[in-house]
Amino acid sequence: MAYKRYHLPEGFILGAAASAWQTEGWSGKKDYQDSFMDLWYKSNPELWHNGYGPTIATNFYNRYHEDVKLMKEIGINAYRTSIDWSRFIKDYETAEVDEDAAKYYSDLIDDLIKNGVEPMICLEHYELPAALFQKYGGWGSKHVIELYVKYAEQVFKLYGDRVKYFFTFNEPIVIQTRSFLDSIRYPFFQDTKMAMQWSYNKILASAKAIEAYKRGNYNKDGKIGIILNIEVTYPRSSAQHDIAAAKIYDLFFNRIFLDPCVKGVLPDELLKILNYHHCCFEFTEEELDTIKNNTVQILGLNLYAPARVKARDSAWNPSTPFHPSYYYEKFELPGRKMNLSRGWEIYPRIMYDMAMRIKNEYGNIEWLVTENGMGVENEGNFKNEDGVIQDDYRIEFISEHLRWLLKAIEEGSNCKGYMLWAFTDNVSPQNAFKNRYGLVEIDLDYNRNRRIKKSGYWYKEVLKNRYFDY
Ligand code: BGP
Repeated sequence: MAYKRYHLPEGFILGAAASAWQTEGWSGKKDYQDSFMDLWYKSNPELWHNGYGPTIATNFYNRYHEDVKLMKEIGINAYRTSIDWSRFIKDYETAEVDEDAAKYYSDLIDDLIKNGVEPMICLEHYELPAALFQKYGGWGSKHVIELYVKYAEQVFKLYGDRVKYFFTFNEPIVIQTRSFLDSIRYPFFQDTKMAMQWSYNKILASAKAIEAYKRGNYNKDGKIGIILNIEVTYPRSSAQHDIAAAKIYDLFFNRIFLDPCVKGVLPDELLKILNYHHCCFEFTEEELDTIKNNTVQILGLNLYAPARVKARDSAWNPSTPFHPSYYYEKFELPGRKMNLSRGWEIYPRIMYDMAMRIKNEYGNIEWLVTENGMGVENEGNFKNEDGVIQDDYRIEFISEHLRWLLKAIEEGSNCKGYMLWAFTDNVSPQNAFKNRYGLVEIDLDYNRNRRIKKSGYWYKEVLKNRYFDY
């Protein structure tokens, strides 16, 4: 097979991502410092694969030096993780900082920088303090927004001089979709209006945190943005009804955050539909101004799989509460390559299509792929005699996705980097350690020891050469 050489553009950031709750473990956390994810795990540990959850996770809290060493060995340019709000703050009302946690994050940031790895810090990767969920209903409450901004300011004050990339939220839509729309995750209740209020309140919270960041002038090179999980949407056919269905899907799952965060305006079509179904969120004109005046300075997109959408073939059951799927059905395109463990279609072209859309419809804002990756079950079966996982499928996956991204950059996309999910294997909701995503294996049988996979060595070569052949 003839290979082609793909060069990374000058200054392109090739890195890896993770989050606090999926890696740190509970070491150092005080009893009251549960996050929403901890609460969920405590409520239903049996729903998590083999009972693995955030308890130990990868024990990153105690072993991050080891991981940073591996990052240096592989040579990644940047590492994205989050600060666990529930750990970092001692008193959620006053935003008094927990000194131990503050020192831990400070040391981690220093260690990354010392080893040539740019830290990228997200303020909420579902680590809303459990107490704020229990007492105020979490993101449904405007008071929680104020507490979040106070927390964010503490983070900026302590680390803003050293951290150049901040993100207000990771995938802010996910809890609403899974918990309140589809009701398949804790706390398992269906409430479409609440889902919409949470989404709106997070949009507002993000804008307010951006406002606070700009006010503080923490770092002349600093930037703040948001990380959205975009489901690049393709209609079944070019028939009007399929196109309309795909547009509505895109509206409810992509534009709902993209438009206000990047353009500063909520889509009119969305408000119309929500009003028609009596589930629009509460908002004020003043809040809309805050959203308008505080759009993101950089955008993070998590891109995994396409959404294939068609008009409904079956009738809507009128006795069910309104759900956006009133307007569409999802389907699988036969014959496509699938990531079977996740049930996701592998369609690397999403990188190109989304990149061009950002260029053409969103003012060509500077952006990063903040997640893309392949979760695979039973990787232990692919070890060579030295015990190194031979994950050629991951190398292929990354190469194909990068290739499409580089093509878009050649055509003018303002994409500045690619962060693989994930640096090490880690826990994730329900999936726990089942699907492994890392460049580095976490060995559950051997004390969570770390070992670089074949893909990690491959990534190292790409980082050294600044090109790859595929
Ligand atoms: C993204 C999340 C990550 C991570 C990843 C993989 O949506 O931001 O936190 O979990 O998905 O998902 P999963 O592990 O469920 O396959």
